[in-house]
Formats: sequence, C-alpha cells, structure tokens
Amino acid sequence: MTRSAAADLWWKNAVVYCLDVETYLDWDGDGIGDLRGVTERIDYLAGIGVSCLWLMPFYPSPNRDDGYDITDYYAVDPRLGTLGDFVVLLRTAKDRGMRVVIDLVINHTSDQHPWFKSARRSPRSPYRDYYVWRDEAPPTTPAADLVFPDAEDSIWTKDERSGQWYLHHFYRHQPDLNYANPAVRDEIQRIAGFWLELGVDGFRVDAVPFMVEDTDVGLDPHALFKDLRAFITRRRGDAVLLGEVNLPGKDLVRYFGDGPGDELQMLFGFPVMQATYLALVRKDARPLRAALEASPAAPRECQWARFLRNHDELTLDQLDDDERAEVFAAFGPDPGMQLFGRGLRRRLPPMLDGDQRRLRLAYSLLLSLPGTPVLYYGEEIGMGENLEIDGRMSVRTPMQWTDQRNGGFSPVPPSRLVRPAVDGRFGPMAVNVADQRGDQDSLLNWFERMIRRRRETAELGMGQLTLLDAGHDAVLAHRVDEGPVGIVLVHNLGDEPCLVTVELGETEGCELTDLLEVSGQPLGDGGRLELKLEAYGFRWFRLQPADLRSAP
Ligand code: TEU
Repeated sequence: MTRSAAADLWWKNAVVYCLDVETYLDWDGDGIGDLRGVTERIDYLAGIGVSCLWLMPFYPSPNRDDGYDITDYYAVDPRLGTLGDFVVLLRTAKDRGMRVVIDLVINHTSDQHPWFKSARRSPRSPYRDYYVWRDEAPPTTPAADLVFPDAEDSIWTKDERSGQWYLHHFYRHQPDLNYANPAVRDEIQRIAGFWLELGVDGFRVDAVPFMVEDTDVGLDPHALFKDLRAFITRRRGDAVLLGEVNLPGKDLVRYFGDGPGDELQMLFGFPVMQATYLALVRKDARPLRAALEASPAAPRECQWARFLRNHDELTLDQLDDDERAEVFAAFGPDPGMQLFGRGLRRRLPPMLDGDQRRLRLAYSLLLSLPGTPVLYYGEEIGMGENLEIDGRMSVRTPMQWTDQRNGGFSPVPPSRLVRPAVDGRFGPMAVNVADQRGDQDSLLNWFERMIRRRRETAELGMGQLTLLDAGHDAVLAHRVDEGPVGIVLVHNLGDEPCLVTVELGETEGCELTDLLEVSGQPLGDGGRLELKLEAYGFRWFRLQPADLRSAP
C-alpha cells in the first residue's frame, strides 16, 4: 500500500482523540472549558500524534445529558464560545494537519428544542410528525430496552396536553425523531451539510441502532444510512461517518453497508473492546482472540474504531452474566463503581491499580489491532475517575494539565468548576501533562512514541489480520499483512514471563525489524520467531523482503 493510497482513506490510519469541550481547558475563566481552550491545546494534541479530533456535543442544550440533548443544531452553546471560535479551532487544527469530526446527535432532540415545543403544543403543528406518537397506552418496555434504567421505566411518556404518548429511547427529555418522516431526513441533511460547509471532516453518529425501530414498518435503517452517506459524500468526498453501533457482531457489520462499504465508514468495535477487558481480567488472551476471530475484516473503504473506553459507562453488555460479573469483581467490585447493571464508571488506570506495565500492554493492543485507535481525553496521561460525581460524569472530569489548582484547567475557585476535578492518586497532583512532559519514561511520552510508530505503520490500518499460535494462552500473537509487508505483534497478557515461538511461514530473503526496541534477530530457522516476553510484555515487528525500502 502506498502512503498516498492510504491517505485517500484517511480514516483507516487516523489516530482519533475524543474530548469534551467543557472539560478540556477553560480559557475565558468562567470555570467551563471552551472552544478557545481547545484551540490553545491543538499543538499539544498534534505533538502527541493525534490526527483527528472527535468533539463531543458543543451545541446549545439544557445540558441534562451533557449536551446530548440539543435545542439548536446550528449553533454553539454560548458557555463554550461562538461559531467564530469554532471556525478558528477548525482552521488551527487543519493547519496542524489534524481533522475534526463532531457528534451528530440525531436520534432525538431535547424536549426544549423548538420543534418539540411546537409539536407538543398542538397535534396540528407542522412539527408534530417530526416525533413518534401513539394514542393508546404503550406496552411495558422490557428492562433490557431501558438504556437509563435508573431514570426511566418506559421508552414512552404521556404528553398531558395532547393525551398522546411520545417515544424516547433515552431520557424522557430526549424525544426520538421520526425517521419515517421525509421532512426529518431532510432536516438531518441540512444539519450535516451546514457543518460540512464550515469544514468538519465528518461525524460521530450517536445512538445509531435506536434511530429506526424494527417496528418502523417499511423503514430500513440501512437505506437511511446509505442515503446519509451518499449525501455527505456528495458534499465532501472524504467526509467520514463513525457510527456508535453497540450491537453484536453479525448486526454490527451490516452498518458498514454493502460492497466496499456504502453506509458508515467506521464502526466502534464494541465486541472486541469488551472481550479485551475479559482478557485483561483473566490475564488470558483467549477471550480477545475469540472476539477477533468472530469479527470480520472491515470492507476495504471501512474501518474498525478500536477503543478501551468512551465517555459513557464502560459497557460490558455483550459479555454474558458470569463474564460481566468477573470483570466487575476485578475492576469495579463496589456497586458504586457499576452503572445500569451493564457497565463501569471508572477509567482504566485505577482499575489496573496504576500498574504501568498492564496499562501500556492494554494501549499497545489498542494501537496494534487492525483498525483505527480512538483515545478518550486523559488516557494519554493515565487520568483516573471521580466516583463522587454521579453516573457517567465520573469519567468526564476536567483535563489535568498541571499540579496547580484545578489541575491547570481553570483559574476559578474549585466550587465554580463545571465539574469537580479528580482527587487523590490519579488526580492532577500526581497525574498531569506538565510533569509527564519532562519525564522521558512517562506514560505521555510513551504514548507519543507509540502513536508515532503506529502512524509510521500504515499496514496496521490497511492490512489483513491473521491470528498466530504463540503456544501460550496468555499470549496474543497476530500479524497484519499489506502487500509484501507483515507487521507481527505479540502481547503477553499474563503476569509471568514466557518464551514465545511463533511460526511466520516463508521468510526466505526477508528481514525482521523490531519496531519498538533495538533487539537481536529473534527470527529463527524456517521462519520461526523465538523470543522471551516479560510479564505484560509486548513487541512489534515488521517482516518484509530484505530489498524492500520502507519507513525507518
Ligand atoms: O449513547 C447511546 C447508548 O446507547 C449508550 O448509552 C450505550 O448504550 C452505552 O454507552 C454503551 O455503549 C449515546 C451517547 O454516547 C450517550 O452519551 C448519550 O447519553 C446517548 O447516546 C443519548 O444521546
């Protein structure tokens, strides 16, 4: 694969970084992060190798679901800045070679959106059918269908004024939009078209599986997304749709679409993410191996988004009850660490008791699985969570820049912060950008080196996965081949060193380059890779014909 060809499919070798504007950096001194703060940190992000930002919702909102309840799709929450600030952020990012995708929250609006306020005023409102209504009392919602069981006992709520019930898969203040209505589909295209025209590079599409109910007679979600993809591609040829589709594998891959992929170019690999946690807990690679075996390769123009957590609860809803209980027991034994009966409201460093070996093993896996890595802000320095904050907000605390007040996030008194900072062992006094910048062995500098190596290894984004036999249940050995180049990776998830022998097949005339450290030629006779892995150790190699020129 030539680098130029890889560039055409930029999303296949991006390094994505998700941040929440309101918790990243408070530039105007009101205790709330803002767009200007993010702009001031673009060089920091470019410096660690981020090539694409994912900005969580920054639109006007009552903020009852942290901005995923929108009242105006064409504006910026005045607490966070202006459209002018947004354009400056975009241009600054682009100047550094960084793309920007934004959250497209189109399953629902806020109940304070003018459309819904009009719709509920009168059944004759032009916006009435922008939403989903029913006359008769709804059936009971199965518990498994309640996304927020702590707050809702049904996905329908009665609107007293009209006496009808309206659909809301999330909170009752988030009424679902009605995709059977062509006017809604037109509105969504206008919204996406507006932000594309401003210069965004695509969208993270929120809550995809909820947008079209299987009871929506005659409405095919895949037709809807083929339509949306065709639209964004007409407006911007290389714009990307990154879908939040938390479904099991067979249903999940359908959202890539048909052929080379004509729906969502990128999908979060929820099944592999969840299996990774089970493998980490068991110190056994087999759950991860099984998930990778069950996960089909993405179509040529599509890509798996690899992640270890997002801004929500760390969902383990695709594990079985015993497996989930196993992860809960190891990583979140206190019920206050668990959420919705399916997830954890913790970040990885506290779950691993700060063990840098295991942390780096986990993120080496994230960076080396075939796919595009997506980091959640603060992972690069090993931030923890603040369990004193309710629900999912425990992992959405202010970014930790220094060991000064509020971690350098804001100059205001702590009581005026948008959200309390983390305290203690994983808080800013111990974990912050400034301290780690100066320490070559810090997690931050480790990430910078590893992300650089990932970006120099485009085969990981373009190539085909083969799982290898390492002879140890604790070791995941895989290779990703693109043309004549094979990237070979071994990860020891166990807490004991082990001798690993991996058959690489025909290697006559090939050379093996150690991509992470200077080491001897572990390539034995007959294409056998033989090496010792420390506890939680990992190695990356490039195997290629000796006469082939390649990256350093
Ligand atoms: O989440 C959709 C959703 O279903 C999640 O709750 C998911 O089940 C869980 O995170 C496991 O992946 C999206 C946003 O990510 C979330 O923050 C919003 O609250 C929700 O949509 C409503 O917009």
